[in-house]
Amino acid sequence: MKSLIPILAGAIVGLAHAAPDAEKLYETHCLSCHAPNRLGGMGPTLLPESLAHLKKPDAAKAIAEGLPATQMPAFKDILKSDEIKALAAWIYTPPKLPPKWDAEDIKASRIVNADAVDLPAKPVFKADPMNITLVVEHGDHHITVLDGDVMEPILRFPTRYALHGGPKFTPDGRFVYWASRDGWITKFDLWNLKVVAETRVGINTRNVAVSSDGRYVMAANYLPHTLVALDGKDLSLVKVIPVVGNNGKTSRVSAVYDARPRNSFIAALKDIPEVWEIPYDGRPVYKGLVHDFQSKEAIPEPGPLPVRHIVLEDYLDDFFFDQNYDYILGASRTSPKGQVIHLGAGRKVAELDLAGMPHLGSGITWDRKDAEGNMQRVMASPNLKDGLISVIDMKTWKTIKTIPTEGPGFFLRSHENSPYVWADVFFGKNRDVMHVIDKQTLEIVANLKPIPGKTATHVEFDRYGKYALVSIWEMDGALIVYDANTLKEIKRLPMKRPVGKYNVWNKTRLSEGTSH
Ligand code: DHE
Repeated sequence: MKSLIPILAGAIVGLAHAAPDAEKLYETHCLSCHAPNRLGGMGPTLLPESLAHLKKPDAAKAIAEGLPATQMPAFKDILKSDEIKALAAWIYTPPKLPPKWDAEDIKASRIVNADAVDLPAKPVFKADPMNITLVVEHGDHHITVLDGDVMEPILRFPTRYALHGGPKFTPDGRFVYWASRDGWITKFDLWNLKVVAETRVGINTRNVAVSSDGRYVMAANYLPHTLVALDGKDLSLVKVIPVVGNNGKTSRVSAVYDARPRNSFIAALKDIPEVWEIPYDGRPVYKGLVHDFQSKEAIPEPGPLPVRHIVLEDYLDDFFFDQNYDYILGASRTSPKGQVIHLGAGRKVAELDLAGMPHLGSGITWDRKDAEGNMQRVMASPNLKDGLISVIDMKTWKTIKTIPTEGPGFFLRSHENSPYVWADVFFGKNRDVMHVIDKQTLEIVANLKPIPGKTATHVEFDRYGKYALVSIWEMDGALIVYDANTLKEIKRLPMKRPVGKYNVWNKTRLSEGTSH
């Protein structure tokens, strides 16, 4: 006879404490906002990939206490603490059904604002439309539209959850597009201060790029493994490009950029050793050819937005372009050396000597005089792991200086009219420090500490390089406006965890001191 003890013990444990059924709890309390399969709806996506930036205890806290200034209510009076814990753990587990977001989902998601059709091509405000700066506030998911001459807000409005990557402007500065990590692409009419349209292109999205003719908006996805091209006019779907390498493997897309002088998009791929170039001016791409040169025998890739696979020796998922978009400078994943890729030739032409974990995507370039008095173009990159900034000569590709900093940094910024580079110390105990570096001597000339103990990050200039705006990346944070020459504080504007700031002139004119 089998022993009854384990069965009885199980029953007693069961009576004392049945483990909460997290899936059932999700269906009852969360599904209406976060959607079936946790794909996100009014509330954000709750899949492991989407939650990479949220610590589990913070997820439990958000369920218990809700999130201020959002629709997320507090559940601590409705759910027991072990139920909250179980739910918070469960959302980090992979879903039963593999998440899907295909062309039909993309088309069905599109929302067009009837109030924003055929509006006058004239700003509704008096401010210089080319000196507007957008501030993305992560604390409560808002954007502030700032008049860059007087540094006063014109408008503040709610956005989708967790925008990431830079908003991208049309060349005239009228329209701007941005992406949320949940896959929503928004088109905004900056002159009429209205959302024009929104389309959801994926489940976990990285960023967006706009073709220099304004015709296409290209979005980069982690999930699914796709690039999605939308029509710049109304965000209708043009093409879903499945990301499959020459080796047959699929890949997440780290980011996509507009290489304006080449009339093409360039995509950085996370899981395959390739970089993709996607011309948008109708020129053909020939199957199997890795360089720009055409061949009579080669067969062109069919359809619009063909893909040129540039096959590399190593992965290249975080990189920087020179100002002409002839070269890509990228960190290698498997070697301490970085790689310099010539885009036309489609191959590596040099190696870079880089320490730690350079964040080349945040690099900037400028001209300086070398020891012999000759002009030299340099590129500088912050480092996500070590307290240093690497400065590279863009002719010889040699590291000419490693500037020690008070900790690893995330963003670097300058402006053509400014003698200084501003470098944050994003990680570690000195994250309240902002270094100011002389572009000629490559020496730190000032260490600003806007608010002791509070993270100071990401600088953007106004169009003239007169003011430098620093983010205090805290829930009750601020935007601090400095005189970019005297380094004196001019004013502070309260903001909710402001991170990125984007000036229309600097972005549309490809200022060498900022990202594009
Ligand atoms: Fe970003 C831009 C990648 C984490 C804030 N970030 C970018 C771009 C890339 C990138 C490739 C360029 C896109 C573009 O130009 O449109 N970021 C990554 C990462 O791989 C990383 C380290 C981890 C991740 O999972 O994404 C990462 N990024 C962050 C953050 O934690 C930050 C600070 C807050 C957040 O948004 O989650 C952050 N990233 C930003 C900002 C930009 C950005 C503000 C735009 C900078 C600009 O001035 O153009």
